[in-house]
Amino acid sequence: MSIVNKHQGEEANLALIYDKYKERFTTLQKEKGWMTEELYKYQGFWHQSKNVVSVETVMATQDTFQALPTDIYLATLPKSGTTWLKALVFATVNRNMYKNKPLSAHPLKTSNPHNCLPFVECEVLRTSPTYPDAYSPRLFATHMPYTSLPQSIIDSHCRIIYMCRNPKDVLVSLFHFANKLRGKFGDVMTFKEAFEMFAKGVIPNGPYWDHVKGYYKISIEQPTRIMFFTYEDMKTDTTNTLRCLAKFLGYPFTEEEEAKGTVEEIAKLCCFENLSEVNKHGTLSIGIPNYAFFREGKVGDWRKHLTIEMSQTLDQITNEKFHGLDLVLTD
Ligand code: PAP
Repeated sequence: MSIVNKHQGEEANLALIYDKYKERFTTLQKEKGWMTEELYKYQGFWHQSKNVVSVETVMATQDTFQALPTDIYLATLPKSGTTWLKALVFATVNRNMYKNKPLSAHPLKTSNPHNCLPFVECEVLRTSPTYPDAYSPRLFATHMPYTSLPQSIIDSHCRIIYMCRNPKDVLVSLFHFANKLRGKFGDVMTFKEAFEMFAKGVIPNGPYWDHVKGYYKISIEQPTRIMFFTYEDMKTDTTNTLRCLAKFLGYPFTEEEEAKGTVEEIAKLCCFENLSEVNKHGTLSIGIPNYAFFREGKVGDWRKHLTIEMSQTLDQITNEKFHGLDLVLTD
């Protein structure tokens, strides 16, 4: 069965959900947004509105979503490598489904990873759920902070993997992404403006540091339930990081697969060059062009954007916020 879905009617359902929840969030503290007009502070974190991943879809998800113990969740802050992680996990967990087919038949050769593995926040917009009954494991991504996850995800003890990226590259990536999508409600942002908002913690699903810290702490307390790793780990050693990830998720690579080079094949299928080539054209159902999710795909691109002072300011905030944690982010 193909789990690569196209969903109809999302926009109409989003309008209904907005109407249902607007009284709860329009009175919350708000700030100017990056890709949407406004950001609202809900449960200590900034959320977009009128978007598929938004304060209203988070509220609706908290109210209605039912997790299963076999579910797998990929948690990230926007621009931390979500699209790449979706591709890697989709290809790893479903590898037997496609192993006897030509590579050209693999969904990642024709579809954006966002169409292969949905955000859990979007389930409330579906007229029918992404996964049929008894489908297992259901793979979902989320940008929600740990403390805002629906209680059923916490109670189900399902596995969660968290990919973190160094804050400076997240800032640069978000800056470029936002400017590609702005236009409807504002002029392009200057990098100085973006830096100031980021440093204040005002980014979608941020503050950056609180989001990272929330998942990191739980991964230390409950290492069999939450695996924490970085974009930089994945970039430096994709195959070994993928091996650890597959093992954690309960899909370890067998000796036969190792001998056949399956790990390397998946890493190659999901590498920046391949995914960006497949996603040169077309748009997601929500209208974002596929190419917008692929820019440089590098570690340390921030060096071309941040002044020494900006870099020092972010280092200082990171040191303060992560004080006492054994968490060192390479940049
Ligand atoms: P999202 O949260 O909106 O889905 P996300 O996928 O997390 O975005 O972030 C996009 C970043 O991941 C881009 O980084 P950049 O702006 O610094 O270049 C994008 O290039 C990078 N990216 C996407 N696919 C890959 C990949 N296969 N390998 C490495 N980096 C990737």
